[in-house]
Amino acid sequence: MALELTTAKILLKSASNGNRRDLSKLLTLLESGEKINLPISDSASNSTVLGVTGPPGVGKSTLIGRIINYWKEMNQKVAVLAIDPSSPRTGGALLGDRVRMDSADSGDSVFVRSLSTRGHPGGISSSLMAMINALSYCGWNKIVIETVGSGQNEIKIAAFADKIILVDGPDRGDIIQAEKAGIIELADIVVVNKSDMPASIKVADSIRSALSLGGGMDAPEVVLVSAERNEGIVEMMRIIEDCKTPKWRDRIKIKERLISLWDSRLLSSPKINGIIDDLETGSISLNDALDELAR
Ligand SMILES: Nc1nc2c(ncn2[C@@H]2O[C@H](COP(=O)(O)OP(=O)(O)OP(=O)(O)O)[C@@H](O)[C@H]2O)c(=O)[nH]1
Ligand SMILES: [Mg+2]
Repeated sequence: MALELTTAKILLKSASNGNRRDLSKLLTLLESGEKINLPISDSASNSTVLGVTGPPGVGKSTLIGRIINYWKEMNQKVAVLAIDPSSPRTGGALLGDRVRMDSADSGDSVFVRSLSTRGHPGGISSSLMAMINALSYCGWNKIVIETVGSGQNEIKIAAFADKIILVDGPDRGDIIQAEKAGIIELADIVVVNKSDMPASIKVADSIRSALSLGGGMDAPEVVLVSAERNEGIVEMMRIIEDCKTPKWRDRIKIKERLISLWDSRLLSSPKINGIIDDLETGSISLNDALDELAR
């Protein structure tokens, strides 16, 4: 343990001096649950974390490629953590993501990393927070997190971002599901991608009317873009950068972070299996189980 901590510190120092290979190694350590106490640094609070979430295939990675370019032109350092949702996907899809995003002509100012949610019994949230902090410490001032889906888990991951883009496409209407799951409540902007396909205009209209029916004054703006054709990206970025997250939305995010870390702690407890055994045989009550886990 002590040895590992030292390793993490050495890697951190090297990564903050710009060594990408050591940054990768450091993230691997953190992903595996290693903890690291970051030295206090001004840079740590200077990063913006942008969550990009939405159903499979709507163009999140392509859009992130455009966002990378937008920020690169402003001399920002952009790191992307792309989270692979679940077990059955092959490495091919991950690699595909990486290639698409890397086509944003990476260079020294872009770092892309795919993460698997596999092997994280308590979810990826707790190590994600550590990775975000480490990237921030190392001077990556724009951090993008890509998550797929429209369920509860994605909300939790998205809650680690300062600003959240919810992406939809022309052929899905998954936004309704997203609404049910509460993601739309968290979104700072809803982006309907593939505006080059006529159906996306209808989708954007129906989302707008659903949001206005909801009656929220702070309903997120709905914008149409074509990531592929690079249309509408600058406008989208201006809206994201200028929008102020309402206080109530911040509270939801904080609550989601809390729940997420709570779950994570509970599920990664070494006692969990024994306690489930005891619950199964009826030798303890649920309340006793929780007390035992919390101890
Ligand atoms: N017509 C059109 N196709 C697009 C656009 N943006 C992305 N695509 C295509 O949509 C497909 C999926 O794009 P991705 O960027 O991988 O989508 P994703 O949401 O990251 O996908 P997952 O990570 O698998 O959920 C690819 O074939 C893209 O070329 C667009 O603006 N217009
Ligand atoms: Mg993707």
